[in-house]
Amino acid sequence: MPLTRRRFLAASARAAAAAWLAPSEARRFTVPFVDEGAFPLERTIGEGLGRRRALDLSTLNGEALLIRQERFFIRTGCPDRLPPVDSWKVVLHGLVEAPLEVSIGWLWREAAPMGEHLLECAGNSRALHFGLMSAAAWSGVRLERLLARMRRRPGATRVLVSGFDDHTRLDRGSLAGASWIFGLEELLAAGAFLATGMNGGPLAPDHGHPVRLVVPGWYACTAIKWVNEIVLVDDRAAPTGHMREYAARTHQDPVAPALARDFRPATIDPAAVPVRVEAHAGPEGGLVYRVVGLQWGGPPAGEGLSIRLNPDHAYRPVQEAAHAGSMPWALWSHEAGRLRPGRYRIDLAFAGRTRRTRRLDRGFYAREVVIEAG
Ligand SMILES: Nc1nc2c(c(=O)[nH]1)N[C@H]1C(S)=C(S)[C@@H](COP(=O)(O)O)O[C@H]1N2
Ligand SMILES: [Mo]
Repeated sequence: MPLTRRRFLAASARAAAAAWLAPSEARRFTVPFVDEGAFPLERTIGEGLGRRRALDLSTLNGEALLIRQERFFIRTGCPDRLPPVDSWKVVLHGLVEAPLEVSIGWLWREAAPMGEHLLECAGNSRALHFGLMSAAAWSGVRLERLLARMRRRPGATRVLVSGFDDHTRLDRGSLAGASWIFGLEELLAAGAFLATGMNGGPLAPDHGHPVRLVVPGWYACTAIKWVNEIVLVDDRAAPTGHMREYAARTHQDPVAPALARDFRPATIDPAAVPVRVEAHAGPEGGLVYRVVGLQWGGPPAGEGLSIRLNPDHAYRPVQEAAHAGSMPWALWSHEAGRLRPGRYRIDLAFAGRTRRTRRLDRGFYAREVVIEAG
């Protein structure tokens, strides 16, 4: 392809993306999703284990897909009994020749940019408007570097990562104590790191200050906050209470595996959700509708995302953001044109179906709107 044509195509793709990603002057109104309950968005509620904050996904636009810490979703607030962070240390022990203590000072000195990654709570749901999900640019130290500082004993196949979780106030819906046992190879292959910073600043208390785990591509129940202990264990280790709490939500089969090694990696399959339905003035009067949404969970490359408005309609490809492949999540849009009054259920699917999409397959991220006459 001649360079000029390629440049032209790139420029027009960018212009097209910019046109629908920018908050449009012509937008008349946003059609609300129905039957999702009244969970508050963009507001921090509750204390300690019960603290929650959900992001309003409908506000996402253009390039601004990294979420400031003040807006980043929260599941569990900073424990009120957290020890002083300046003397924080992470203790590594278990099946190793000698235990090791890593000071927070060392982690702060060694911290480097770790890239942009998304966290999604495995308990994200329609009742939370799918707002337990956010992306940020992280900094920290790869776990590989800590593990390389220790001589492992034979049989050390798994890694237990635990965080501080001593709260005065308990929560009916959550167990205290967050820890996850990973296969050593899986953890290293995922590029797991101990994060000390987010979006250029230190972690906020509610996001794990002074140090948390991030396992790119895995559900955030594995992203242990206030990490204080890393233990090398063997294949006989039983799953932790936190793993059992999250077994169903991380698609374990059977739902209660007897051993940690029987847990599947808690990875996020490719997924997509509509975030707003915009009504615009149509060219011949009346209203035309545009659906804007997100896609995330693994590289979308080569597998077009398709949308369907109601089960009796055919799937049609969406218009994707040009740079989707390099981002932890990306916006897409779909021009739905004129719509008859009525109720619409919006479903998404990846056309090629070459990859596992467990949640999309069961309609987990479907949302509904009611289009009124006019
Ligand atoms: N110590 C500790 N770490 C934890 C949890 C917890 O309750 N305690 N919750 C986990 C869950 S279920 C999620 S979804 C993420 C949420 O991270 P965030 O609040 O920074 O968004 O933290 C994880 N790490
Ligand atoms: Mo979670």
